[in-house]
Amino acid sequence: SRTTEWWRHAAIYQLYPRSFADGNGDGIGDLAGARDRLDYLKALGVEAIWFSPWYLSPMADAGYDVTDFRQIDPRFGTLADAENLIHEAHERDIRVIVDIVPNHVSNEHEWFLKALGSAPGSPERELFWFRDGRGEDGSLPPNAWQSIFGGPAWTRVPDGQWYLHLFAPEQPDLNWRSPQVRAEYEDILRFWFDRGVDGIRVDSAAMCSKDPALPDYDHTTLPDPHPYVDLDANHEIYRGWRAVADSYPEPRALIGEVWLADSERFARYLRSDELHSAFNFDFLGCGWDAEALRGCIDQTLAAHAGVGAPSTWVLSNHDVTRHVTRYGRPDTSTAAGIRQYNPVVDEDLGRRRARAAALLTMALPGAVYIYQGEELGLPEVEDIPADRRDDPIYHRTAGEDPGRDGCRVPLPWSGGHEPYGFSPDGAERPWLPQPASWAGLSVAAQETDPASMLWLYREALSLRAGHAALGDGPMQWLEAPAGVLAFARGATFTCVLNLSDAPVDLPEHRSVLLGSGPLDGTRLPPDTGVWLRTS
Ligand code: TEU
Ligand code: CA
Repeated sequence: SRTTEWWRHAAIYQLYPRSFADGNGDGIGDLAGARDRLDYLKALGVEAIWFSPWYLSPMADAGYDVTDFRQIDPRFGTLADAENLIHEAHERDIRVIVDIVPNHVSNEHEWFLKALGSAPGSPERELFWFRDGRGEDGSLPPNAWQSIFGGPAWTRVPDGQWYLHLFAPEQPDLNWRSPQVRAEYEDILRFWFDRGVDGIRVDSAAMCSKDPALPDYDHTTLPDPHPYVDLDANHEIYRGWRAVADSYPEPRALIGEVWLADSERFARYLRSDELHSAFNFDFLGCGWDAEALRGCIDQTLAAHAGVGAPSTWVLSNHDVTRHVTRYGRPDTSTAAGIRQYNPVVDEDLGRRRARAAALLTMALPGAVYIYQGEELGLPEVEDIPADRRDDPIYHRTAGEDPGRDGCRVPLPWSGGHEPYGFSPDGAERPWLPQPASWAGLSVAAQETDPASMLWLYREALSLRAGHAALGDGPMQWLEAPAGVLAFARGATFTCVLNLSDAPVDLPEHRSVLLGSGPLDGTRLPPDTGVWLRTS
């Protein structure tokens, strides 16, 4: 059912500005390119757009290293461009979410430059985590914490102190015990809410607070409490942010990127005075397994019901292997690792499953996230040459981890070769290379093909928006054979997904609303999903 609390049901499109569309021909996506494609997003059925960071940044981590949250990076455009884009999205009844990164800033942020130029123990350094090193001459890092991107989580500065960075060295962690940090971020929120932004995506939301003793811990187990994951102090931050959001007459949503395995701990971020919603990444770890998916769904729904928050469903994002590729791997490996090299990919199988999975996520209760290119069925690009790779994860692990470039390749819009309409004619080459095989996956190619992924997404989102029982609300599991998921939404809508390797009989129905692939008479083939109108 549709309410003004749009985050409870919306189809939310993740727009990664760098790779969406290039308006000025420098090979990098930008706001002008995004603006030109708003009608495409409207026709797709998108109800909200989440823009990955568009702020001033040296791009050490693709914009998640922010120099100034109140400026747009010149590669992307200007603040006026952003304001226009927000306005034009609203004219189409599309909400806008911006990405806020509270755990760290860029090492070029004014605060960090000032801290570097100030003495150990100065108030400027108190905004970050500066510490003396260990060992006689302080040449060992203050503790053994490792960066999520590889290597130690500490970097030494010329006067001998070290600073903490859970991600790249270019992303110094902020000290959220500082009132100045808190006040600044609440002000940044107001800055964007005042410009009409409808929601905030909170990056690495569970990691902001640190145990000030910065204790070492055993990396092989998950210590409880952990020195920087899911500290109670985080909740105070989001209570403050919620008060800011609630001070606006129109609803503004706070949406957390909360990576926590424990669904009860996760749900604590969704209490009524904290975040409105958070990404649910559980499907990334389920593989193509009916039991595992059903377990995830039940656990997710129970945890969210406990706090009265809407659930969300995520198949892909800019940090993980695209799900066409994940689902195309041999079954033994689908449940493992979100990112890995795997030459054995059956892309047709992956795409069939991705089609079925799309119908599943769009039929489940709550909001659904669509990462750009998902609607085109783009696969992960696994053969990017080393000298074209950009992700710090690739470089910091010396290629041991392929990193995230493969899911960030610029979108193919039209044409038979690079840049596939991503940039205007005569432009610089795209910032990441596009595969020679992408001609058939372009928007233009799919627009004329009713069997395409794009048509499936358009039809599904249109049906979803028009059906009162979809989006937020209850669901009921229906009896089904092993390997099959079947559930009802309301009195007349049923979704069935066949994850087994044999066709199954469909339940009695009046009509097929939408299938992810062809049916076999009244039977549902393997790797296929269907929406039915029942009695
Ligand atoms: O990601 C947070 C995070 O911990 C992971 O998604 C991580 O980037 C990845 O899985 C490495 O294993 C957020 C952003 O989504 C990501 O793009 C940024 O790089 C990261 O924060 C730092 O800002
Ligand atoms: Ca550009």
